[in-house]
Amino acid sequence: MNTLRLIFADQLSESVSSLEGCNHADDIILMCEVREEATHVKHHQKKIAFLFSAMRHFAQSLSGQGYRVIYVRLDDPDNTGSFRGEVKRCAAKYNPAQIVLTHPGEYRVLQEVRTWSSVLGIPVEIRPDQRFLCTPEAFAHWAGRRKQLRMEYFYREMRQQYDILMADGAPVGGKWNYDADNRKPPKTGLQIPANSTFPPDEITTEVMQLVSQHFSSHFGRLEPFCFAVTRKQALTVLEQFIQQRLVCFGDYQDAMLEGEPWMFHSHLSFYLNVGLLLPLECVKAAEDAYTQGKAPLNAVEGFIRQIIGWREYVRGIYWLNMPEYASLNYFEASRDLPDFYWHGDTKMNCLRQCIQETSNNAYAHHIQRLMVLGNFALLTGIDPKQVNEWFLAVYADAFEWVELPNVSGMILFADGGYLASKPYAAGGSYIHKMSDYCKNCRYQVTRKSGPDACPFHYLYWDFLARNRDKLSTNPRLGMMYSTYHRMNDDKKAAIREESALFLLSLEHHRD
Ligand code: FAD
Ligand code: DLZ
Ligand code: SF4
Repeated sequence: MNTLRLIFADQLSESVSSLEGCNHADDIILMCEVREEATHVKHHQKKIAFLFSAMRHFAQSLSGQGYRVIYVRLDDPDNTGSFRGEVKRCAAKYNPAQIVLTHPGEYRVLQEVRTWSSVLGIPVEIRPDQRFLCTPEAFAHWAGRRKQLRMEYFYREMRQQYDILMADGAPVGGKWNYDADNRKPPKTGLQIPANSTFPPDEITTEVMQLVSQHFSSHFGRLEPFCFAVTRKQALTVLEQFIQQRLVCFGDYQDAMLEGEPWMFHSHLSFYLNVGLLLPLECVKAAEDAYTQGKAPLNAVEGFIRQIIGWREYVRGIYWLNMPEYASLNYFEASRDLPDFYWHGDTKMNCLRQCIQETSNNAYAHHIQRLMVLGNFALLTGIDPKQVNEWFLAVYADAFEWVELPNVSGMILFADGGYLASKPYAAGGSYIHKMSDYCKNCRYQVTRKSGPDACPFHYLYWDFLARNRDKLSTNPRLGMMYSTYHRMNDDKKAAIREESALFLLSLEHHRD
């Protein structure tokens, strides 16, 4: 009895559950590059090249180990362009008794897969994705009937469950969270290590040609391409992060500098999300660095919290709340995404820098996504669907399970506070404190009103004023509302008028 085993682009781990019990002689492993996946949102060119190259390298490695791999290239003349078409074609040729796959990372794909047993008349087994540390069922149990969830409590349970940074049942160092020691502004003369780069090999070069032939109208620069595309290379990125960047990861986690897209971040999300790295091995490597005295606790705890905390937490929220989560819109935001998100041509230097870096690298670090690109979308009331589409398309680490909760929950507060206790809204002073963007901006961050005033300033207050019915009872915003209420009427009117003018200029593409 032979089995057709399907592996998606984000399942490139030899330990993936769909390979368990594979009979090398009879079973067929199917991997396919399909147009529908590259275009349902127009993914960044570099992202498509990364995924196709990593898929081809993974397929080659499986073949080398004796697996029977059917790899369908995008330009195969018989390629039907969709998962369903390719599974159907393969099933017709090899007549499998069953289809086995690991739970997909996107609800949309899961819904599609669920139709296959009836459409194809072949049993389909969907196995759990064991590469995550918290199953959707365990998360649902933890979440219970709570109306609001808090990552911090979830994270503490994960630390205990996996015995990470624990000593005699208590958190190492006496505290669960060392964020108070993090978030330093960038200082001048900061020595940032070069990021790990891997020149394209033959496979990647071929894929890049394919991408430029088929997807040149998509957002972003294809070259230079320097991502890791094999597990061995991804392990090198991990090792170099642990040796060179982890030590400053905590201190400068929130810092942004012009011309420094990579800072002290790990750049591991690409590899974690496609399965070239596994979360626990990254966490253990960081914990070992702490035990050996190579990195401080604030850095190590901060990094570990992102992986066993935030990463697992957002995934839990996604699977617990789909498909409803995708259409939440607490503030009823409806403004169109400004065009400059696609070309970076705006006078606001912070946005320009973050968009250009996103275009160059298919990467921006967390604070750029949250406090610049996301903050602007929140303050100006952009339609969550359009914001989600942008974030899903432009980042090489973006898959819906992780992108959607970060965008709708974390930045847009579209779930009304289910994921986060307050919106991450901020004015220009925050960006000024944490970056050097303001010095090269046409606007002046210290100006609060007038044509040179930083738009983030009045947009912030206008956002609070517009949404006071929904936010003013939030205890974490009490101080800001008190400040707003103390403003005199002229000041409030000026904020309202300048914001209205700015928002109008967005519609007319004159930001
Ligand atoms: P580091 O700063 O080095 O962090 C280490 C690891 O922690 C990351 O590799 C990642 O796996 C994990 N992590 C950190 N923060 C988060 C988080 N909030 N949610 C989930 N995992 C986290 N991350 C994605 O992987 N894919 C996305 O599509 C994505 N979209 C985002 C959209 C917005 C609006 C925001 C605010 C955040 C988003 N994130 C996303 C989370 C985070 O920004 C990225 O994981 C991080 O920037 C990746 O870079 P890094 O590997 O250098 O991360
Ligand atoms: C994002 C993406 C792209 C661009 N292309 C493919 C592809 O050709 N083949 C594939 O298996 N997966 C691709 N993906 C990822 C899917 O869109 C989707 O995110 C995953 O299958 C998770 O459900
Ligand atoms: Fe951004 Fe305002 Fe600073 Fe300009 S002045 S870079 S718009 S925060």
